[in-house]
Amino acid sequence: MSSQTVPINRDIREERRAAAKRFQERMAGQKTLVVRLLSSPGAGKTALLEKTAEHLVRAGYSVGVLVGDVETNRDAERLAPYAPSVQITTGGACHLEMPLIERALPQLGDRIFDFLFIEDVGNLICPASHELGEHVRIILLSVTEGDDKPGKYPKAFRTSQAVVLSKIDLLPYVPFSLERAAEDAFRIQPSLAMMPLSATTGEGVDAWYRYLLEKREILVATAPNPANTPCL
Ligand SMILES: Nc1nc2c(ncn2[C@@H]2O[C@H](COP(=O)(O)OP(=O)(O)O)[C@@H](O)[C@H]2O)c(=O)[nH]1
Ligand SMILES: [Mg+2]
Repeated sequence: MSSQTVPINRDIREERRAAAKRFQERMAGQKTLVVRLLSSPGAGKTALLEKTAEHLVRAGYSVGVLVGDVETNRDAERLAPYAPSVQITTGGACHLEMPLIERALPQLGDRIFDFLFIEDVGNLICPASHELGEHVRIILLSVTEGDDKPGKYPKAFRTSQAVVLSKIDLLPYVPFSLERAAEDAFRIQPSLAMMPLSATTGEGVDAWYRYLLEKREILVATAPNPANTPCL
């Protein structure tokens, strides 16, 4: 079979990066902190978002959620009792991309949120290579996955600002060293914030809430001018 190369004379990755930057600036201009969660499937992204949305809404903040999966609306249905949530089903793609975010956002309505959470498709590889205009990228690593994972998936850790070590209520039952995981992650990205927590018991979640509120305070204090968007 012969193949043919068709030049389109456009750098699509560059266009996506520019779109992500514009989105990030627009969200900063309206004081919406965009927080994106990455992890392997089942690390506890949706469980943490359920708890987080409930807490932030109770504290008077407005919260919206965009959640990506290959198929089904299950996560958006789980999140709907706590905050407006829209499911993005990729139909096979292993990560979200900027055009999907731009199309889904209006489905959350006209409201300007204090926090917009984006749960990416469960996967430690492809999502790390795509920017979605987030101000903060968080990677979840659950204790059931093994403490050797940062070194195996370095890009996901290198491009994140914080690691949530999730499911710490299961530590007595699995061979996972918080110290080893932290050491591995810091070797890749020394500036990572590290937050061990359990969405099930609530242990450690206060530090996570404080982290989010501090990040939004910085955004509000430093980014009234869209041309001046900080990298948090
Ligand atoms: N023991 C325990 N289980 C958890 C915790 N967080 C999530 N889970 C469970 O882990 C499974 C996957 O969680 P989910 O939030 O769907 O993960 P996601 O695929 O990353 O969104 C579910 O059965 C959750 O109930 C936790 O902190 N502790
Ligand atoms: Mg989920």
